[in-house]
Amino acid sequence: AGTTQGGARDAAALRRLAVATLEANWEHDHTVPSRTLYPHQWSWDSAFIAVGWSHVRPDRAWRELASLFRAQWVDGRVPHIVFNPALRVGSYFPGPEFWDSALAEGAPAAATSGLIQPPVHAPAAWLAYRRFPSAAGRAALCRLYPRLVAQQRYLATCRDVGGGGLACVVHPWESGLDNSPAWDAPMAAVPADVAVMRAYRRHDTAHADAAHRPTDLDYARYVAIVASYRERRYRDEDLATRHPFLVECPLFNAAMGAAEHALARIAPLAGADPGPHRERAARVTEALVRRLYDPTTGTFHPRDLRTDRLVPARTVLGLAPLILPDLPVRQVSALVTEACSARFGLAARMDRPLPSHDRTAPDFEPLRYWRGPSWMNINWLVRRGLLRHGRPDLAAGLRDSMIELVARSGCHEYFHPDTGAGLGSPAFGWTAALLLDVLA
Ligand code: 9YW
Repeated sequence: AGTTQGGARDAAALRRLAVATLEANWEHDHTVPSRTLYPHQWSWDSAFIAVGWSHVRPDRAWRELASLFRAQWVDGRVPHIVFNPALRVGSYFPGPEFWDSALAEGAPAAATSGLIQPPVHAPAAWLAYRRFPSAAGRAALCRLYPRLVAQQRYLATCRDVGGGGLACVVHPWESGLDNSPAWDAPMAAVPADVAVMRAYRRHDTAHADAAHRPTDLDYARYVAIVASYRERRYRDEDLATRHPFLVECPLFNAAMGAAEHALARIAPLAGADPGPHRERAARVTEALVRRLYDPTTGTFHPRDLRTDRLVPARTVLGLAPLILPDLPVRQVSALVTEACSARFGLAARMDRPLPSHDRTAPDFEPLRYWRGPSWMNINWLVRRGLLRHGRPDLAAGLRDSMIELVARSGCHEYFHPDTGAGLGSPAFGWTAALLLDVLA
């Protein structure tokens, strides 16, 4: 699956490229995000990737999700990384020896991380089933249902540290947008020593340009936050008093609400009552608007639970609540205005998809990971939200710009938000998977 710079490709050729990328990243029961940078199984990647597989190999969509949920902890958390035991030590940092998940009560047999990622799995499973509603698919979906419910229960109980009906993330890695400017303020309060990082060897900078990745200071703090959680064996009871990073993220909570909507659709197939899912979905949307919407900016912001303040940065995370079908009209129209502003550049005809951060902000960095570059998964989520809220014109603009991006640069991990040049891994799982979905 090579990439040709500059040459436009037709839809059939793009589909072949996407399928070849997924095939090359398939590893016995899951798909790696990238053979070089991320050779294990990642949680939210697997959800996006399952949507892609449902277009070409539905059996793999179900195997992908089933293998991830086999590593679910007894408390319901779905780990953000499931390690492949066949890989040599040192193929990823931080690896299994760093996480030491075996020390936690209720951890699975497989080595995993102790963190989670945005719960986008229930909507992904529902989409995969709808795409190909076979008897085998239905059986797989019904087996998944109680596990998806347990995942939501974990978030709504153990992670409602703020007590306001939302789940908090305890590490920037849990947001999926590791070094987003949204985390700068809460991260600044985390004590960290860059010298500590010298004891470790970063693996990412051997495979990607260091200038396109988080900094060593970021990594020192990432490691310090994990150390604090691991020290208490990844227990959540005393997070409020002892943990250095506690944030309610708009994307994470929008995913949690969207998951309840999806579970309400799945429940009847599994012989369960959809009512409680609808009630929980409504409560999440209400809490999101109450706790994370700022009427003066007209967008959603993360809430730092350690200061009980909204983080001022206007990142693409703020647009994610569009995925909620019951988002009130006032917030929908505010988010469409925000998305169509010079900050993000959404339009019915647009050259490039949305960047990950406000283009007009002084700390916008077009090359550095989640601080500016465009990512397919975020654009895919926003596009679904626009379709949901009756904006097919804008959704089409976004779709065309996503296809154009990959047609020019290949299935990269992320892209320069102005030139569209491919950045990070050149053969990235969710880029391929979501391309297949938007081409369908
Ligand atoms: C890392 C695998 C993961 C994604 C995250 C992304 C990155 C891991 O890669 O995190 O080492 O930086 O930020 O969203 O799931 O693709």
